[in-house]
Amino acid sequence: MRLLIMGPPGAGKGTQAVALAKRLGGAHISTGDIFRANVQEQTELGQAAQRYMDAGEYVPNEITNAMVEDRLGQADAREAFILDGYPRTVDQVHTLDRILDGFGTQLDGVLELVVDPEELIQRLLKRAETSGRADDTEDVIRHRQEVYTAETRPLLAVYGERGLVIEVDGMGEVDEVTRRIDAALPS
Ligand code: B4P
Repeated sequence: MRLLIMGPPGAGKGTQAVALAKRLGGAHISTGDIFRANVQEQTELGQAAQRYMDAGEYVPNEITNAMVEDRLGQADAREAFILDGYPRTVDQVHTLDRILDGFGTQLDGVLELVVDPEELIQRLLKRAETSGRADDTEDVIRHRQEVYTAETRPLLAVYGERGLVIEVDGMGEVDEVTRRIDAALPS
């Protein structure tokens, strides 16, 4: 299965994608995780991405698209993948369409995690206590929600028109959300 997992920062994308990839097989591709690993290792990519991430801005499309194209070309992503945090802009949607066309494949679904806005902030503030992430300060957390609303939420309409969106209630315990995802996915 080839899936996207979408939702605002704090919706539980990363949390649920890890469980889902284990269950369904295939690659879990988190653009946020790849960027953070590159920042930590101080690679050229990490240096290019860091200032955007720290400010809660999106890393420019040309950097992100090239990185994802390379990752999707790897063997473990050929049959199945869960893309977590990508695409986040309309430009990235077009790039993903082109990449998948090139492989002769297409998406099977787009999971949307729906969570109340105040709960999102609370989760991320809680994560801030331990994460050490530069983008987990209250101002940046709020800014990331705004960037999501302006740039990424419109993508749900694009995928909605294609009949791909599977909406799942992301409120409640992690296991509860996992069970809802299991029940909502086509078998
Ligand atoms: P991401 O790493 O994708 O950041 P995120 O939106 O915070 O999602 P994450 O997966 O970490 O959090 P989750 O909701 O699972 O991106 C970080 C940055 O990288 C972006 O701001 C941007 O700069 C850059 N970037 C990434 N992709 C990009 C792209 N495509 N284009 C351009 N730039 C890009 O979980 C949040 C917290 O909630 C966790 O602490 C978790 O434990 C907790 N949680 C999860 N489920 C819960 C539940 N049910 N109940 C309580 N807590 C829960």
